[in-house]
Order: sequence, then C-alpha cells, then structure tokens
Amino acid sequence: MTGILDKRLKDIEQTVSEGRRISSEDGLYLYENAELGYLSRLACLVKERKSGKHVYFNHNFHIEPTNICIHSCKFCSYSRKVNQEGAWEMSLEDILKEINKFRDLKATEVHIVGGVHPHRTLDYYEDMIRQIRALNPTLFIKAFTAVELDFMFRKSQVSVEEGLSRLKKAGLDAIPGGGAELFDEELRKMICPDKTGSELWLSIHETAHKVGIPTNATMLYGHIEKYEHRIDHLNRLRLLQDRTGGFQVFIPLKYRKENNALGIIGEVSTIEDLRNYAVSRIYLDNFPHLKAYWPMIGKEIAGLSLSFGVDDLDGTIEDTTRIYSMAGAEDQNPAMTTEGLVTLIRSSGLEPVERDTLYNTLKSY
Ligand code: V47
Ligand code: SF4
Repeated sequence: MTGILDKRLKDIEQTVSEGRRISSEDGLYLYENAELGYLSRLACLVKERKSGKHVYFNHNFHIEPTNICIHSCKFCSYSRKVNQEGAWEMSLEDILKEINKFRDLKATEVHIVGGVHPHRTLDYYEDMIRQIRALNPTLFIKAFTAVELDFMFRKSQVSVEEGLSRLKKAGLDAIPGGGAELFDEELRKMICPDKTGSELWLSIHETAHKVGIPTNATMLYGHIEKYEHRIDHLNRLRLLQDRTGGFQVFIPLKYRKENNALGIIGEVSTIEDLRNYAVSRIYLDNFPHLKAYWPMIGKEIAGLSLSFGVDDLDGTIEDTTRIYSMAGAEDQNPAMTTEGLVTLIRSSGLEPVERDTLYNTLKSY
C-alpha cells in the first residue's frame, strides 16, 4: 500500500470518526482498497453509535404462499410457471393453519413473500391479511415485496397509495426488503429484465413510508456486478432515506448459485461478504440497522458479521423459506433456538436483545 493510499484511508477514518458522511468515491475506495481489519474497526464504530453493544433478533417465521411467478429472474432457483413440476400454491386455509401453529411457539412476526402469481389480486391479499389479523391480533405482519405489490396494484387497477393504505387498514405492519436486487438499469436488464424497475421499487417504498408503513431494503450482491453498481445501489437508498427516514434495516443478500441460470459465475468469498457488510454499514449512515440473514450465509459467518457492523440477526424458531435452500444455502433445514442465538451474540462480546418488528425491546439477555 502506498503513502497516498494510506492518506486517503486516514481521511476516510477521520470523516467517519467525526460522524460525517463519506462520499460515493470514498465508498468505492473502501471496497477497492481497505483491509479487513480497518473495515471492521470503522464499521464497529458506526454500529456502536447506532445501537451500542446491542444485537437484535426476533422470533419470526416465514410463509411462502406460492412459488408460481410471472417473472424469470436469472438468479432465481425457486420460481415455477403455472402447472410446471415443482410449483406450489397454499390455500388460505393452509396459511391460517401455519399462523396457528406458530402461535404456540411464541413468534411475534410472520414474514410473507412468494412468487408474483398471475391470478392473484389486491382483494385476495387484503383478505389474507385481514384473516391473519383476526386470527392473531398481536402478530406483526411483514409482507409482500415491492415487486409483488406492483403487480397486485396494477392488476386491481389501484394506485400505489390506495393499495398500500388498504393493506395497512387490513393489518399490514411492515414491508420486507426483497426485489431490490441491484438498481443499475443496465445490469438489471441482464439479471431480471422483466421485473419491477428500480425507480418504481424506490417509489413504492417511498409511498409506504408516506402512509406510515416502515420498510426494509436489500441488495443482491456477488454475481456480475462491479463495486460501482453496489455504491450506486447504496447511494439511491441513502438518498431516499434522507427524504423519508422510513427504512428500518439494510440486508445484503449474497447471491447463491445452485439450480439457477447464473450459477456458472460461482459465488464470492466469505471475506467479500464481511467486507460488504462493513462498507454498507459505513456508507449507510442514516440506516438504523444492518441485518445478516443467517439461513443464507450460515451461522458461522453470521457470527463473524457481528464484527463488521451487523446488529441484527434474522431467523429464529424454524426458518421455512425455500428461496435459499433451493439456491444452495449452507443450511438446508435452518433452525436456531433462542439459546443458540444468545450464545452466538455473547461470544462476540455483545448483548442479545429480542425485538419486535419495529425494533422495540421485548427482552434483554
Ligand atoms: O428479492 C433470490 C433474493 C430475495 C437468490 O426484509 C436470492 O427482512 C441469493 O428479500 N441467491 C427475497 N438471493 C428475500 C428477501 C429477504 C430475506 C430475509 C429478510 C428480508 C427482510 C428480506 O431473495 C429476492 C432476491 O434478492 N434471492 N434468489 C439467490 N439465488
Ligand atoms: Fe419471481 Fe422473485 Fe424468483 Fe424473480 S426472484 S422469478 S420475482 S420469485
């Protein structure tokens, strides 16, 4: 490393230490030049400022009503067309049975996402949310990516604002971060050409914030993108968050290669995962939380991510999502007990906190 490089990294360190925002050029420089130890130190500094020694987790479970999808994303291992082998559709009765099953396990949140089914309208999803709410009035309902919302609103010919207001009234509490992928339009044409565009994804989240629904944001990384694309993605999120403050958490999603059309390109290393958590934490100075989704990266890397700015671990009780198990996730039957999570967090010298969907503390350990 040359003296000039050192100087630039020192300047970035000073900017972060003083609580100032780094530029996109700085972010790119970190991706390209910073060492792992440096990134860990700076990301932990930002994390501590946001949430002290706390690391959050919640008791949630997933329901995937269907894997039938009108889209054909190149990285997707899970979607099927109507009548194709391997396609599934849950009835509303099945969904309500799942809701009841997890009541006994003291889950506080259900996360509902699936394929974009060609026949489902807003009325159908509104009814689904209403019935879940009636069955379990205290369960937080986090449901439907902006991509699913885009289709259901267009199919039912309602505006985004009207559709979101109706779902909120039915009982929707929060919107997950899926479907963002990478915002660069040229890259999107290559990996998910027919899907909801970036500006629409962002504007659906902006409208959600406007009507009082908090949302999450993701970034699918580690495939054909360059660091510039990641910075562009983070920048668009940071700008929107400046306007609304409605994002709760950022969740980097590592591309997994099994059973999908992009598989030949392979996967990035664990070191790259950790570097990506750290740069995201440092760059997104206005996001309160950074989440590692352990069913995707595995428990060990999730533990390491706590030294790279992560303050939220997703996935307890029994993780039922098939998006990752079908794409080659470490753990094909992911499950972690509360004790397992608490031990993982404590072994990093941090303090486990069980939270609800809105990051209110339910219990400190
Ligand atoms: O949008 C699909 C991703 C997302 C693959 O908001 C893949 O709390 C890696 O968004 N390799 C859906 N990723 C899941 C999601 C999510 C997960 C956990 C928590 C939250 C939250 C949101 O899964 C999709 C896409 O980006 N995905 N295929 C794959 N092969
Ligand atoms: Fe459909 Fe989502 Fe898979 Fe894309 S990633 S094909 S939108 S299920």
